Amino acid sequence: MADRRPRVWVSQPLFDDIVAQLEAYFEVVPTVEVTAHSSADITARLGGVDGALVTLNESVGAAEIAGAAHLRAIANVGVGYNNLDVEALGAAGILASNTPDVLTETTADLGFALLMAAARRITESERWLRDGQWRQWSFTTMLGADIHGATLGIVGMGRIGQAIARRAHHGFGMKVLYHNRSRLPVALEQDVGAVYTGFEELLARADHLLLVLPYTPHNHHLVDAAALAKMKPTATLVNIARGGLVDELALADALANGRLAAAGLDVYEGEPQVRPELLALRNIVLTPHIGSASLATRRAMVQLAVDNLIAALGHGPDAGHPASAINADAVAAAKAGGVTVRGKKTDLDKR
Ligand code: 8YV
Repeated sequence: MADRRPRVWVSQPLFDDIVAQLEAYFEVVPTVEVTAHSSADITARLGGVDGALVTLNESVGAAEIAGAAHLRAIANVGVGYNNLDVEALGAAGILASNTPDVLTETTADLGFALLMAAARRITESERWLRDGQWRQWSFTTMLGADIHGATLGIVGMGRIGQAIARRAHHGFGMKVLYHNRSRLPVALEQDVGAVYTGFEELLARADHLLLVLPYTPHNHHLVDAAALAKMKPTATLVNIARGGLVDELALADALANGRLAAAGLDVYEGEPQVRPELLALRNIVLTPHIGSASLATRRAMVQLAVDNLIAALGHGPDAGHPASAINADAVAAAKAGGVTVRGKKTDLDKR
């Protein structure tokens, strides 16, 4: 291939001063306005670049990389990467990365904020006050559920789940139960103050249930009508992970019919659309996917993604080894095997 400056696509406007660091190594193809990229658009963009910085709004799978002859790296600005077909990327020798750790505490804060707002009816109370209804006050107005001393169930005990458990146990004196694919080491369980239980038991015992697990096709609608029926009618459900984990219609039905007391959602199945059935409810707190949205954390996420992209494309202090690669093994295997890349057999090291 003739010598040319590698090109990278940045799929959304992020923080210009951080993204500018890419210019030291690459020709940057920016996106100057927030854009809902179609699959065809993403395919066209990826077709002309060596790397890309993408957000959760851009899905990248086999179709989008089919014509991307030079693409070697995708840096996702987000810890969850269900927008990426990691298998297809790995098989094509494209190194994918995400942004863990830097958003852990901020996202845990939001989880707790949603829990407290939902259980203590904060947004509902505010709406009631603003609507001039305070004159109707009685001693039993806006009774909610306690957080302190209650039993918190956490589904998904990764970094964010653990950060929530610490807040709950050490800060609020809660009894913390958790369910996870695998049990944590005992020392870590003790540190975060959490006790492992089966999923069914967690549903039945939790006064408040928080979902913090990665979304995969296998756990689609993990919380469906049957799961909701096992929860206490006084319980709160909070989802800060991915919308697909919850059957939203079943949730709306349970909330509308007194089978669940309250809910807090930061994520939805059809983002940025929110179902009218959810919008119509008074006992649900709805935020627009702001889990990681503090200024410091969003900047840290973009910085990590930029560093990942520079390293994945073979530059900078970590050249070849981005700090948070997702599919390094698959890419190495693909390189060793001389992968079939986007239709033609290629030696990746020579690209
Ligand atoms: C998003 C998130 O990245 O990191 C994740 O997985 O869900 C969030 O931090 C952020 O909302 C930008 O889309």
